[in-house]
Amino acid sequence: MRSNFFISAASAVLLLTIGPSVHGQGSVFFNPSNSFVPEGNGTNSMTFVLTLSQPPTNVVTIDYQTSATNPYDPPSYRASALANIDYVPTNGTLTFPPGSTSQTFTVIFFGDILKEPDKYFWVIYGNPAGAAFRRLGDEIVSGYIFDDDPSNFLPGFKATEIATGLNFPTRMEFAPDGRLFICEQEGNIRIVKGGQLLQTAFLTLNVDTEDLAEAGLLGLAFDPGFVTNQRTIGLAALRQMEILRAPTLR
Ligand SMILES: [Ca+2]
Repeated sequence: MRSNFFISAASAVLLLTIGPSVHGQGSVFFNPSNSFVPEGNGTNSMTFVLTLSQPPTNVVTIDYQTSATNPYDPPSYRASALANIDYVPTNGTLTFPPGSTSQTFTVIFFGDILKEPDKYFWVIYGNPAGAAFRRLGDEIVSGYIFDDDPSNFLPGFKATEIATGLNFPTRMEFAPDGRLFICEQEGNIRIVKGGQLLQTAFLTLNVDTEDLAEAGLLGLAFDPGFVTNQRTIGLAALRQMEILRAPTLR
């Protein structure tokens, strides 16, 4: 905070300049909280709380938005909760009147009855205005949706892990020769052969995965003559729901 004095014959006026301090060390920091909720069933909402370290003397505003990516991680590292499938993408501005240190907003999310891994997405805060903020690098929090469904295997069935390290697998198909072909949403077709996930992708398609909702590599099919010609066809949906037919693969 810096101040300027203007002195005239009639009066003395103190002007407080609101904004980054001279030394880049503001006096206010904001403390966002993660949100943890059980998944439940149907449509639910989760609340995020943002707290200021001290009551502001002016109106303070801070923007927020949900995000599938985290600016501190590579773009390929995506949140496991999917926008518009697991939660409703949300953004807005929190307004703190003078004296207010806490504001909230909610995000709608969707539960189901399937046994599945827990999911999360990020919330990014930015553009703080109205006070001299001290940035501590804690502008990002997570919304955790904990699966609360019991195992729903039919009698006689059990779960067995066959591969790890896959990046957003979307579809898997057994080839007639016994190999398991797995689609990764960002365009890789991976193969499990002899119980082992081959490290090199069978093929990488250049697909549009900007929002990863209903985009990317979503399926594959084998040529009816696969046993003799080994041809495989990969299918990917683009954001505009166009269908990309990949070149004939071997
Ligand atoms: Ca579930």
